[in-house]
Amino acid sequence: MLLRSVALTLTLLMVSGMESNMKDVCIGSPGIPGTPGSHGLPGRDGRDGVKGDPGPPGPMGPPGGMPGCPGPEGMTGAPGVAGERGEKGEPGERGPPGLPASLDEELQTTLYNFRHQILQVMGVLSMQESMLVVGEKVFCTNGQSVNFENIQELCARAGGSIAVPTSPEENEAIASIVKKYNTYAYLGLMEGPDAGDFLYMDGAPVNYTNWYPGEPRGWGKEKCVEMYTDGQWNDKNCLQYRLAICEF
Ligand SMILES: [Ca+2]
Repeated sequence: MLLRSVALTLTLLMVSGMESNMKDVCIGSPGIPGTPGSHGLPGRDGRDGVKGDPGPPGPMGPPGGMPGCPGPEGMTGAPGVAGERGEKGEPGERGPPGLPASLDEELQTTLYNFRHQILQVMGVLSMQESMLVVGEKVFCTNGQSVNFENIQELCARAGGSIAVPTSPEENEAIASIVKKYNTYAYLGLMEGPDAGDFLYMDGAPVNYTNWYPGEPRGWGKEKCVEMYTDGQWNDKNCLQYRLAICEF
């Protein structure tokens, strides 16, 4: 085949050469074209192309077959309604004895803090002359003047009781409040069933008095007792407005 191609080429060259040479010499008619050559051998395979897109899913298979495995466990549900309360159990055994209070550091610290804070508050209230401390008693007033019954209620609501002196020191302390407010105050004692016989509010007989000379002289008509600004006492009806002094 190669040889034939070469021969054909040479022939064509010779013809064209002759043509160019003959142009000047003579003009002839063109030759008949040769027959086309036969097909060559097929070429080699090219490289693999790029991977194509996945094809569409195939049709669903026939029903049947084995059931699948069970799915994962679901989430925990809401708690149910509480059941009825059971019967009370037997008391447990007594625990081991604790530390004595004096060796309990936590308890001692708490007590120390309480004491400290109470002293701070008492210091402030004393400084403001809002309270008077005499022995174990504390006297104070809210500055209001109301009748005997209202003073009793007022003091009870505050956790105390209407002030009553049981010693010269206590009488002096209450008198200082009366002087400061320059108004009389009712005291916590009343005339008992026997005229002229005065009792504390709990019914106990009085063990200290400081009557103004000539008092008491109401004889059953003046059941309450007021303190004058000089600290002396007078029996009086219970409906006057008098300074409310309480003791705690
Ligand atoms: Ca009187």
